[in-house]
Amino acid sequence: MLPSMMLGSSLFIDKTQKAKKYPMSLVSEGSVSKAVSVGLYKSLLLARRSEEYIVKHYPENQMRSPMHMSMGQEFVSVAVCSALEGKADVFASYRSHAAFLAQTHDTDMFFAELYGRTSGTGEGKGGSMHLAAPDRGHLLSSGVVATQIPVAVGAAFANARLKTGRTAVAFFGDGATDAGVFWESMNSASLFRLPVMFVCEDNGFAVDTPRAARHAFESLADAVRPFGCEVYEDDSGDVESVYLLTRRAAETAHRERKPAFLNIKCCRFLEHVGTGEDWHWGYRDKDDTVREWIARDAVTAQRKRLLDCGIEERDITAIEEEIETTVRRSGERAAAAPIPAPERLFAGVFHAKA
Ligand SMILES: Cc1ncc(C[n+]2csc(CCOP(=O)(O)OP(=O)(O)O)c2C)c(N)n1
Ligand SMILES: [Mg+2]
Repeated sequence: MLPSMMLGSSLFIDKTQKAKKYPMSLVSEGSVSKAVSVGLYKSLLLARRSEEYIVKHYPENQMRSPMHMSMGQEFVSVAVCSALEGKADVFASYRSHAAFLAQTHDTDMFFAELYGRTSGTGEGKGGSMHLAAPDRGHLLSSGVVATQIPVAVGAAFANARLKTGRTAVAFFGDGATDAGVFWESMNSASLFRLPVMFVCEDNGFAVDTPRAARHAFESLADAVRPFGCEVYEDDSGDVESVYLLTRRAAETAHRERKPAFLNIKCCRFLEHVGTGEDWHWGYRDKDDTVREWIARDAVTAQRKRLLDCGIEERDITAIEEEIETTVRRSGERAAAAPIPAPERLFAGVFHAKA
């Protein structure tokens, strides 16, 4: 367990390190309203506090699912789902906590699934890697790297045919771009000019293997460009930057009938799978990671932004208390809920023939 995490995101900040100046996003024009800034903070915090709850309670062994934590990367899916204002059809990887919560805000279904309870998204049989709430716009999460990407392309095809105006969004890691199906999906979507957003949560590693050891090309964005889709890059680590980028990308995708590829640099704070840290593995340098990413954590930065734009400390604290209460209540309700009965074991597992 990481006691520091229980006390909130401010403890991620290494106050001895001066934050480096980072190139801001390529898209710096535009701004967001105060209401959107607050909404983004709430959404970030919901994901962060939910995962802190997992870190705290996982050792009780009531949540039996393997956990691929979003912590540190939440700003990507929070920005994208907020920017699409409920008009996204989300297809996520196994690292789906933040995407699920950003899209549904439903901590009850979320925790029930992690606790393996009947009230969970998959009656408690899917676990952390298979969160899904199709009627809420989170179509699926997949444990098999890259497999959600072609399914998102299929959904985009349906959306285009049915003129729904919705945007299919595939969230995936940089490791998924090592898979052939990523390139096939990119080709089909570009060829058929489909309204799909490929969002690469680029944390630089597939488990412990860095990008440079896997890719023959230097820039993923440059490798994707020849397909003719719109390509966007962001290394700001900032939720509002990615929010503005997504708005522009979605608008262009629908207007020009072209898919969008978003390469968003981010950092996974915890180990690849599990609720602890992994600095002892030695594949990444703790000081560098703290300096480059943890010290400019998006959750902390967004809180500061709210203060800077005149929102009172007590109003922010009230938001935080409300979110903490929501998370705790959902966790407690889930722990007390029933587990599926044996006769439900195969229900929903296989396609029922009509
Ligand atoms: C087809 C397939 N191959 C291998 C694995 C094992 N595996 C799980 S996660 C992972 C790394 C994926 O890295 P990335 O796509 O960058 O996502 P991240 O975990 O960094 O979010 C691998 C190889 C798998 N789940 N599916
Ligand atoms: Mg990765």
